[in-house]
Amino acid sequence: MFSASKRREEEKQKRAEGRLPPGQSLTQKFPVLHYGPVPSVDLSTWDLKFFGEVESPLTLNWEQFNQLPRTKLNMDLHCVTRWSMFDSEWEGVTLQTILDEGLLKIKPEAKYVLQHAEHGYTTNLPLEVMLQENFLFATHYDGKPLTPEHGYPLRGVIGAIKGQEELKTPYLWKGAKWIRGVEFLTQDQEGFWEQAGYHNQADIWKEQRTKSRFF
Ligand SMILES: Nc1nc2c(c(=O)[nH]1)N[C@H]1C(S)=C(S)[C@@H](COP(=O)(O)O)O[C@H]1N2
Ligand SMILES: [Mo]
Repeated sequence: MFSASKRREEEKQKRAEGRLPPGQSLTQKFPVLHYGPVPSVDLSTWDLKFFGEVESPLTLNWEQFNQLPRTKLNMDLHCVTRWSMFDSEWEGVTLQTILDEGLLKIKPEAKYVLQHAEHGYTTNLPLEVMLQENFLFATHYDGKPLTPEHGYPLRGVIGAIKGQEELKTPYLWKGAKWIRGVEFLTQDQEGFWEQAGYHNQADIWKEQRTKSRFF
């Protein structure tokens, strides 16, 4: 079969399974999408900082991060630019694991989280969404370490898990590639694309792409 008709066939199948959100189309590739340059990262100086509304700030270096218990996830990713990638395999650490390990205590008044990446990219999510099992601090995609353009060495990633429709699922920009900081907040603070007019909740099923339908 020609690959174009194979793509349409797979797309039809995902739609029939109820896994294709409105306005999306299936991609067989893993597109690269970001604003600005790909940072080059030195693992010997890399760290990940948890700060803001926490009992005490936490800094993990690369070695410490890699000693945390790991989680593997199969997710469907949905980009606001309308591509959807199905059944992608991710591996990393959940925020819940970091809490369960007793490394971090979030203050009860913290309700929102801002992810900070290299070169100033930010994106925000409610804390309850960050604690869902479909948000991962990911080191691996498809069994291999992330490539530089997909977020090496660590990125936030959030997508849909088949059969777990109760999980809130936003578009993929809500996961920061090259993540370096996780800030806990009492008040919501919009990130890079949210300030540029993209929708704050960004629910893929409600097609919340932008704040204004004229955008
Ligand atoms: N640091 C950073 N993370 C980012 C972005 C960015 O511009 N900078 N773009 C977001 C957007 S819009 C998408 S769709 C995904 C794309 O991830 P990918 O390039 O691995 O497909 O990264 C998200 N994370
Ligand atoms: Mo995106």
